[in-house]
Amino acid sequence: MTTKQTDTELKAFIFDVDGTLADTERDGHRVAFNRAFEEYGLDWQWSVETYGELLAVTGGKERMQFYTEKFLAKENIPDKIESLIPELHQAKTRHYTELLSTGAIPLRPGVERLINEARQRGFRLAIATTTTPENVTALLIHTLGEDSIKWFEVIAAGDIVPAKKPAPDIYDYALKSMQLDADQCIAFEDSINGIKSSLGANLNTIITINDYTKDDDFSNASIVLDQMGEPGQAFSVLAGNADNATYLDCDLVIKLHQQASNH
Ligand code: XBP
Ligand code: MG
Repeated sequence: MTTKQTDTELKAFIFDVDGTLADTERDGHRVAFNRAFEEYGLDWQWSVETYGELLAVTGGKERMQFYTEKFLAKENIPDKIESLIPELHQAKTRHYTELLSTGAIPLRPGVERLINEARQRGFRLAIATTTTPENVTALLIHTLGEDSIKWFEVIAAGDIVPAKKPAPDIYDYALKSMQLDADQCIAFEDSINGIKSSLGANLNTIITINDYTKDDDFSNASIVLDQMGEPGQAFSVLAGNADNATYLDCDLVIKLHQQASNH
């Protein structure tokens, strides 16, 4: 009797966006929410600290809903909040994409280099994020250029699936669109909600932390790094084994995928 061989050769890289490709939350999304609140005459200014608590909930509309329920007294919740939140969210998306168009938010170290190497080596690329699709395209256009949108064969984003991260649905959607199995792909994430989602879809996951996520539980990640690093700008390995590498390149990604798949 022959045993069925499964193909676990790495074929595709699936990237989260916020916090992974760029540090968008504190100086991007948070600022855009506050501008939208101001535009609508609301006094809901979200501080850096408060925003850290609000990040427990993914999705901008969901986050505003959570804020009204947990941070506002009942009498301070505006009338018709159900229709106000989608309006506020549209304004927030406008402010956010305007902010990106000024070049305010760069990619994190190593991201552009890794994406370029992955393309040269024939890896397939995808995105799986809870943020609004316009936000993803704005970030890509203003950092990697207009053409870069086509480099990603799937941009799974926002309300395309009803259950946002930490549910695995957005990764499942990306895998299904690419017609790949989870063990042929690797995910890049930065947060607890992100890794719950990617692990829920059975994806090996590489973590680069940021200020908001440095204390999250990443015990099931393939590796935890402070950044992807560059030649001459070494990463710090916070958990896992980088095999003496000082920055994340495709060879290290392949090694991490193989190690995790053999477990
Ligand atoms: C990103 C998010 C998003 C953004 C806001 O999480 O939580 O909600 O903060 O985007 P992840 P929208 O990196 O895990 O995908 O306002 O467009 O929803
Ligand atoms: Mg993220």
